[in-house]
This record gives sequence, C-alpha cells and structure tokens, in this order.
Amino acid sequence: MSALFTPYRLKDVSLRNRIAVPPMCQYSAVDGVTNDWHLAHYTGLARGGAGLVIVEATAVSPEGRITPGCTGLWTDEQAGGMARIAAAIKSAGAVPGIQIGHAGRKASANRPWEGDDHIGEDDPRGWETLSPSAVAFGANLPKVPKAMTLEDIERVKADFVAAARRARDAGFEWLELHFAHGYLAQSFFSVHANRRDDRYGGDFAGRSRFLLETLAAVREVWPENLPLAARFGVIEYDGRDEQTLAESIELAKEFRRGGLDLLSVSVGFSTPESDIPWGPAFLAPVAGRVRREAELPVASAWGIDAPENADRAVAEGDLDLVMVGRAHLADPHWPYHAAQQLKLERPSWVLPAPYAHWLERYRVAR
Ligand code: FNR
Ligand code: 531
Repeated sequence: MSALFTPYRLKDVSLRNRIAVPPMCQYSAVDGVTNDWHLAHYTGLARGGAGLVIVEATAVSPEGRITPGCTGLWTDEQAGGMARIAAAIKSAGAVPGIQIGHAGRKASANRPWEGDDHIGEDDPRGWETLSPSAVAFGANLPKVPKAMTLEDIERVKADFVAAARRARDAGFEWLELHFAHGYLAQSFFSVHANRRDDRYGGDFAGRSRFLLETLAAVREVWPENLPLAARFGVIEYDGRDEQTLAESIELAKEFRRGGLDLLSVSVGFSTPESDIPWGPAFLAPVAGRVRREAELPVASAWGIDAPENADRAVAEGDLDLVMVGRAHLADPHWPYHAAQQLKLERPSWVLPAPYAHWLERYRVAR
C-alpha cells in the first residue's frame, strides 16, 4: 500500500490522499480580483487528484501584495471571485485551501517574468512598503521599507483577521497564514530584517510576537473544526542554521500551543546572502525534525516531485502532507501519474469519478 495515497484527516477535514498543491502566485489578478484564468487553473489542479489545493498568496491589504497582479481578500468583490474558486476545487474532489499574507519589504515588485525587481520609485504602479525596520532586503529588492509603527502593526493584524473571515465565508476549508519567504511575518522573526528595540523585536519572544499575536487573532474567527496552518521558513541557509532551526522549533511549539494545526515547513528567504542546497527533497529531513521535536503535523515542498521520494517522505514519518508545486504546473494530473508509477492497483480512482470510470483499463504510456 502506498503511504502517499493514504487518506488524511485533520480536524473535520478529510483529504483523499497526502498530496497537496502548494500556493503558487499567478500574478494575473487586477486590483486583487481573480478572473477566468484563476478559475481554470485551480479547477484543473483539483481535477488532477490532489487531496488539497491551496490558492496562492492572497494579500490582506493593497500594500501587502507582492506585485500589482496578486490576488487580495480586502474587498467583498475579491471574496466573490474566491468563492467560485473554492466551489470549483471542491467540485473536483479536493479540499479548498487558501494562503493569506502580507509581502512586507518584498512588496511593490514587478511580476517574475517582467523583472522580479522592485517597481521604480517614480513609477505610479508602485507603493510604500512596510517592514519591522527600515532595512531593505537588497539584491533585486533594494527599496527601503517604512518601519512599522505600533498602529501599523495593529492594523495589519486586523487585516489578517478580516481576510480570514472572508476566506471562511467564501467556503475555504483550510487556511494557511503566510509566515514564510521573507515577507512581513518572516521579517518580524528574522534577525536580518528586524532591528526593533521595542516589544516586537530583540530576543526570541520579541521577534515571535507579531506571528503569535496574528495567529491568536485569526484563530478567534477561523472555525475551530477547520484546519489552521501556517507556512514558515525554519531555516535560512545563511551559516546560522542550527541556531535558527532551534528557535524555529521553539516557535513551532508556541504555534501548537496557540492553536495551529499544521506547519508547512519552508525556507526563510530573508536574505540574499544564503546558500540553499537545492536538490531533490532537500528540505524533507528538516521538516521531519520539526515534526518530531515540535510534535506538530507538517507539510513541505521543494523538489519532492519523484513519486518514490514523496511516498518515502510520508512512509518514513518526515511529512504528513507532500506539497508538489512546479511538477503540478507541468502535469496537472501528477497524482494520477504518480499512482501509476507507484503501481497502485487502480490508479484511475485517484481521479474524479467522471474520468476514473473511463480510464479504469487505460494506461497512458510514459
Ligand atoms: C511559488 N511558491 C509560493 N509559495 C508560497 O508560500 N506562496 C505562494 O503564493 C507561492 N507562489 C509561487 C509561485 C510559483 C509560480 C512558484 C513556482 C512557487 C513556492 C511554492 O509553493 C513551492 O514551495 C515551491 O515551488 C517549491 O516546491 P516545488 O515546486 O519544488 O514542488
Ligand atoms: C520562492 C521560490 C524560490 C525559488 C523557486 C520557487 C519559488 N517563491 C516564493 C513565493 C513567490 C514566488 C517565489 C511566495 O511565497 C509568494
């Protein structure tokens, strides 16, 4: 029996298998509103057989968008578009999830295929960015952010809560807080970005405070019976890795005590001065360590696109869920093809019934 195709239950939500599509920005929205592209894209991914499909990083406020093309959840019109997407994902048999976040000092950028750099100072498409301190990321993102006041902090936490309410009302059954990838929340935790000398900076407790308070505020409005997850970069690969990982595991324990149901373990991306050991499934053992030491269910991504590696990560207890990102863009039916490769007895049944019946005896030559 394949571990990857074992159903998974968290709170009142049941996934048909351990495969999740991680959030992947499409940079294709206008004023944060989704369109036919998003509907087609997410429907196709859900139809491919994954248990969970998480909609892309969706900004809690206009200045929290990475690019002008990012989706948002600060208006009811945006929520209406998202409700159609949640329903479409569900109709294809996957659980609809969404990631909400704030891009912090990495906001106000051009789309990846249009430069992936900060929008120029004189360009009217750009906006002022926010971060714990007035320290730029550097490299392709040189813009110096505004250091957030205490009022800014309160407002952004309230924006997270409002977006979580809209996600709930739009029909999403899984919420992921984007606390990773060098965006606002990760910046509060990171010594590379946070130079504050008030209660939101300094020691471990100070640098954790924004994340824990945001979690607590969202937990108040997100239904108790539905999973609340967070994506967090537990390691930076900046030469301080053992120390960062030890702190991250302590934070993961605090997340658990604060009502988090699952941690999506990722990389911090808080500094351009990192040396990431890109390679197949390079983060899975790190995620396994977090899972065991923090005693929290985990998901993780990064190059886990060979079905055998995905299956092993679950079987050996490193991951509860395997996030398969770019491989899903190349092949939206990745789960079906993985089921074939792992020699499941009836791989077709990974797909929704209207497809599965007709493919029962049909094996695509690969
Ligand atoms: C991403 N990634 C990403 N991560 C995230 O937390 N929120 C997001 O919205 C996005 N957006 C995004 C867009 C695109 C086009 C890519 C390729 C990636 C990271 C993604 O979720 C995943 O972690 C990585 O792609 C690594 O997993 P794979 O692709 O190696 O399976
Ligand atoms: C990070 C990434 C780095 C290298 C390869 C793939 C992905 N992501 C982070 C994303 C945006 C796109 C780049 C988010 O978390 C929103």
